[in-house]
Amino acid sequence: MNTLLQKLQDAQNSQELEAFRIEGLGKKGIITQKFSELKSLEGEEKKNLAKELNEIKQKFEAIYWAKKSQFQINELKTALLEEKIDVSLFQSISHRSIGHPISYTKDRIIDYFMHLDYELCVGPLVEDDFHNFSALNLPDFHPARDMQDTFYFKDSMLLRTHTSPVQIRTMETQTPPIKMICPGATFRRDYDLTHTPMFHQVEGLVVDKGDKASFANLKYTLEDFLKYIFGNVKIRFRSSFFPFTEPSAEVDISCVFCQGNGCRICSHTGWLEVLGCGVVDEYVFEAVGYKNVSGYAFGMGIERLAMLTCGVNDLRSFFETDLRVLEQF
Ligand code: 2NM
Repeated sequence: MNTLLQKLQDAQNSQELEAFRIEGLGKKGIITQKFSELKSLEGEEKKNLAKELNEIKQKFEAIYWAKKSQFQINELKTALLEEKIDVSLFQSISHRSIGHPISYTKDRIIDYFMHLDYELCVGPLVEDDFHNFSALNLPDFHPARDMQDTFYFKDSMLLRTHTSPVQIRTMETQTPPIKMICPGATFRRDYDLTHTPMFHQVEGLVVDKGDKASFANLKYTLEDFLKYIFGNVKIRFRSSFFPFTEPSAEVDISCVFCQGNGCRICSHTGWLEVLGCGVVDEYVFEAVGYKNVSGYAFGMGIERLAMLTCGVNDLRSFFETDLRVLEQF
């Protein structure tokens, strides 16, 4: 018993403690064996030995559990120290990436327009009906307002479906000349291979007094911008329609995957749509109380640009928060 007690007291770690447990308290252990000797005894003798054994057992168990919990705490501490990640540690170049393709693309877009002295503006994600729809010439009956397309809260509040309300708010609080861009998250009730309920846009707006801001200015700016983002691509403006601009255009670049020869990604047209734009409709200026001004605006989806520039073919990989995805860029 004394050597067993010594062993228990000497145990320095979980393994030595476990060795003691098996030798002393296990099924075939010394203490268990002593208990079985009780069978052959009777009367006072049996009673005394049983009492003695129980006391020994209790004493051993008390020391055993005290040591066991102490070892467990120490081992956890050691494991935590050994396995900790130092996030400030220098990473070798091969493991660094451009970051998330969405933020990377957004930052490149911002860079371009900041160099042209555009102001960077942000606004609320939860918007009211006026700033998201009415002021943009989207009247009550317009299909874009449908419950199917828009996330509504009570009292006609909603998650903004585009970043245009930021431009309405900017016009309400500033006077021309204005040059601004507004990057940010936008929301629509859509979820399939090419749509996620949350996505990102950058929109831009230029307003000047009189008729100084022209479609020609818009066209030059966007052509230069697209060359900055995509390099040497062909660019075409296609006549289109938006409720808040007139005239309106959609802008295509020659397909970056097949150089305009036609492939699956450009649906064999040789062209990829990347932007919408136009001359701001007089109705919008009326809604914000502007008179005798001219302006142009444009908008783009960041996910789409990121897919084209970073070679991502599945939209969902942007939102899966998988480090292995980010490491590829
Ligand atoms: C687009 C395309 C064309 C646009 C217009 C305005 C505003 F507020 F000035 F009227 N904001 N954004 C606009 C115009 C957005 O995105 C495809």
